[in-house]
Amino acid sequence: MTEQVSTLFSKIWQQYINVTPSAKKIHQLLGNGSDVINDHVAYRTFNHPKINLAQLAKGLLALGYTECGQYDFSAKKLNAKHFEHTDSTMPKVFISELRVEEFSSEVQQIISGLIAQLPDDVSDRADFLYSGRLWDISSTDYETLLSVSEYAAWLAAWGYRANHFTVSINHLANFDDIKVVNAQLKEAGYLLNANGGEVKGDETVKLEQSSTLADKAPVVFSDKTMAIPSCFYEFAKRYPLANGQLYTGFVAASADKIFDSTNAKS
Ligand code: OOG
Ligand code: NI
Repeated sequence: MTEQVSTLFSKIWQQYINVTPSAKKIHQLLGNGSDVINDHVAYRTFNHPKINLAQLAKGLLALGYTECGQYDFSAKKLNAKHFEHTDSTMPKVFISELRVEEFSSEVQQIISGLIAQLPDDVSDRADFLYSGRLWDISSTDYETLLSVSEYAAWLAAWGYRANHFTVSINHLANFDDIKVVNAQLKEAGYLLNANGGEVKGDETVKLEQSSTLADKAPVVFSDKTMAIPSCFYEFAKRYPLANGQLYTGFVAASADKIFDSTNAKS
């Protein structure tokens, strides 16, 4: 089963680096030739029954993942859960879904129009987690979504793909301190998400995180092609609990700021 999981993540990685060339370079920079352990990836979706969080999760459950934590982001109107594999060397997966009913009827109509383009059994596709955007959307609808939700706009433009991979600092041979990682990245010319501070969280919440600002890549809208933020790379350092095991959860206050790594508006 872990071989299937590894194959799945290598496909997800290929799709991700196609629009996130900085991640491939940073992977080399931090790994310095040796392996980089991926702490987690994250997915975004709408809460419609055809493609909601549970539909994204079902393929993972079949591969040995279990649900391990729940999170609520009221300002961003999101529910989220995280999943862990029985083999703890496999990446964790963070999945969120937008509570579409909390938006205006105009916004709900745009989103229903996207979902209506999908077959009912779309979530049964073997490649669902790396299928990309499965609907057409105009740049004007993208802009309307962007004016109310960065999350909705990003998802409408990019669809089903990991929005980030995450370097496990705990497993790097050459780095241990997240501040040193950040300094190295900035020296190499990468831009970090400084929203809420470059380092989110601390030892007391058992998780420190930082991330790049998403690369930009061209998106083909029905009326024109436009370069918009694609995906980003995250860096995470986990601290041990009283039992000596590393904390495996997420921290909602930090996650709230990590989402902003794909913002198109400053
Ligand atoms: C997920 C943000 C949350 C984390 O590590 O806290 C997250 C997203 O941007 O979709 O991945
Ligand atoms: Ni993350």
